Amino acid sequence: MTRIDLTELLDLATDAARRAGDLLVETRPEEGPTVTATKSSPTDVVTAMDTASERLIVETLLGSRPHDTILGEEGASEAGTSGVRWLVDPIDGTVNFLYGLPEWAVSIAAEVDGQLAVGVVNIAPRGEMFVAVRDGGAWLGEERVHCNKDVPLERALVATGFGYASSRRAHQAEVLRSVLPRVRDIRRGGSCAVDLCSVACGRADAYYESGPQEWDLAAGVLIAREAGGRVQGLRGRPPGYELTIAAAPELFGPLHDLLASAVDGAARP
Ligand code: LIP
Repeated sequence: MTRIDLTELLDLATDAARRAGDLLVETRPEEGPTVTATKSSPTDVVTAMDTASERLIVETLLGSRPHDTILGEEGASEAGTSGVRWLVDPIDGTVNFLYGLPEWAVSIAAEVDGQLAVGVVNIAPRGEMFVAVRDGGAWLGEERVHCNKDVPLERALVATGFGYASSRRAHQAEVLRSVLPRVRDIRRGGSCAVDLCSVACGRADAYYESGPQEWDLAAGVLIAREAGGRVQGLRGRPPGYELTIAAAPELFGPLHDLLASAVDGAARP
């Protein structure tokens, strides 16, 4: 077991997320950022600022901890030896960032020996910094946050998201057809990191989505868990690409079962 000071990791992640958020807010061109590449589909874009943000985060992390491992959405890949692995999304909600919508965040998580230990989500356009340390609770600034409790499925406000590939969207639309009549309403904000923080602080009762990668999810998963949420995939599997569900424990079960039967009944993506 690697001995690591989690407060040191949290401070470093917070510093890196703050610097990246400041860079993005202060230097986003008024006419919109330049799209430099596309990934899984023509609408899955990378802007020059995703790359600049990731570079700044990696420099900040490795400047203090040169022997750590880093995996970043825009290609950062450093193999370290310290037992600490960073998962970096330099802009989660890139399409919102492109359009000037204030629903995007810088997301940084650290795993120690494969276990999530620290998560930071800086929703820079709103000036909100969510943080969590394993077993230390979830926080929005100085305020401890908690998931909403005792919300029945039919009164749950449920956040979700859609992927970039057309086949995945068709599958997600079929699943949504089963979910929508059974809940209070659906929200599609455009950033899973922000959605998971919304569950953590009670702005949404639950979140589910298939498709996001570990750099999108890691920090928000820890924040939602530390706020009292249960965050898992289907049938006890870990949260991830197949499906992530987050909700207070008493809501998780009914939502999970609804999603499991909806996913089974829908055409494969
Ligand atoms: C986004 C996710 C969001 C999902 C989007 C996209 P990106 O990540 O956070 O939940 O619905 O399609 O994957 O691409 O902005 O980092």
